[in-house]
Amino acid sequence: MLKKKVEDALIEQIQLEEESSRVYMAMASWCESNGFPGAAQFLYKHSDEERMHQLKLIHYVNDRGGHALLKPLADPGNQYKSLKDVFDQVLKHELHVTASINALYDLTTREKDFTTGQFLQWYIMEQIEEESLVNGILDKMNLAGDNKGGIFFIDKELAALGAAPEAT
Ligand code: OFO
Repeated sequence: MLKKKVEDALIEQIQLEEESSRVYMAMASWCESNGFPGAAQFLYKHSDEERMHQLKLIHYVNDRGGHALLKPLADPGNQYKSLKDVFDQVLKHELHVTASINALYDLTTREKDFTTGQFLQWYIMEQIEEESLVNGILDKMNLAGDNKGGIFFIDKELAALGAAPEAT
C-alpha cells in the first residue's frame, strides 16, 4: 500500500507526464504547419512516449492500492519563434521533468518506500537518454545556425528518428 505522501507525489508526476505529452503535441503541430515535417514526426512520437510514461505511472499507483487521479492541465503554449526555439524549450521542459523525477525519488528514500524507488529507476535512466538526445539535436542546430540547408538536413534526420522504433 502506498503512503499518501508518495501517492500524491506520483499523481503530480502523472500530471506532468500528461502535460509533457501535450506540450510536445503542440510543438509537433507548430512544426507540421511551419514546414518542418521531420521535426513534427519526431515530436508526435515523443508526445506518444510521454503518454506511455503517464500510463505506466497510472498502472503503478493503481496496482499498489492507490487511485491514480487525473488533474487539470496547463496551457501548452503553442507559439514558437523558430525550430531552434522549439528544441530549446524541449530541453528546458526535460530538465524540469528530470528535477521532478529526482525530487520524487528523494521522497521515496525519505519515506523508505524502496519499491517505488526501484520503480522510478526506469524514469531516471529515461531522462538521461532524453536529455542527451535533445542536447545532440541542439548541438547540430547551433552548428547550422541560420543556414537553411543545414536546418533542412536536420529536419530530415529528425524524420528518421521519429520513424525509428522506440528504444524502450
Ligand atoms: Fe517522460 O520523459 Fe520526457 O519528459
